[in-house]
Amino acid sequence: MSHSKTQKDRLFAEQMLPGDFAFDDNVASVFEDMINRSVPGYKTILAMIGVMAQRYCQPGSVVYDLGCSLGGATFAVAHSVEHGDYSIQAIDNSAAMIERLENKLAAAEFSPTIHCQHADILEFPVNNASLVILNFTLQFIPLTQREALIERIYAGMNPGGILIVSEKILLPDARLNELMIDLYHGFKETMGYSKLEISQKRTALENVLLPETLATHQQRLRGAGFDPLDVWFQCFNFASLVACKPD
Ligand code: GEK
Repeated sequence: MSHSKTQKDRLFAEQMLPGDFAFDDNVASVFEDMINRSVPGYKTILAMIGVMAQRYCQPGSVVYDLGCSLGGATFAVAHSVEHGDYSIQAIDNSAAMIERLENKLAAAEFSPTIHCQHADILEFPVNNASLVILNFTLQFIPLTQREALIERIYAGMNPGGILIVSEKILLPDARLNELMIDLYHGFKETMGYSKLEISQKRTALENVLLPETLATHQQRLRGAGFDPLDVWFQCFNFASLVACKPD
């Protein structure tokens, strides 16, 4: 099977027994199509990560793309930052994702050195970071381990650096939360997913993707020392925050 061709995501198109979602070879092979049709604003978020990288990627520093999948954010940074004096650590604990990303990197030439690592971000050291990206990754980390991860990232960042955290979120008002989920499903239908695909994917993600409110994210980031911080993007129940480590 070719690794370079983008395949259409039909993983939840057939009636199937419920099972938890996993970042296995089946998911990796359709991931680009899946994330583009499943995350409202995904392309915009990547483009804006590139814009933020231009401003915040310090010479001599390291950019961390934690839970990089096929390197969407890594490529956005590599295409945007003009000075070549930095490196990128692209880390994912899915072997299928990392294998595909390695193939993509082998086919491209970049000025920053991109280190592609098959590793758990809960154990991976962060040092000399000017930009850390958690683009839809924190939501898959067990709730009890999120605080320690954010604190460790903060400790490994340079003053003046930023952390970008994009997440599916919960809204505090139950009715508004239901409305946003409903609108989000409307978005998925416009992207070509059937009602069966939408409901089966929702069930598969239930125990795996654990969303929190923006207030919870903000409190945790503030508690770790980030200041200032705020939401820079939101569409329905998807949002992205930028958190600054003070100079
Ligand atoms: C993008 N950021 O395209 N350690 C390493 N990786 C992990 C861990 C962990 N503990 N837990 C989950 N992952 C990407 C999209 S996808 C988002 C990120 C989504 C990885 C997991 O293997 C998967 O590749 C990624 O986090 C989440 O900008 O599919 O909604």
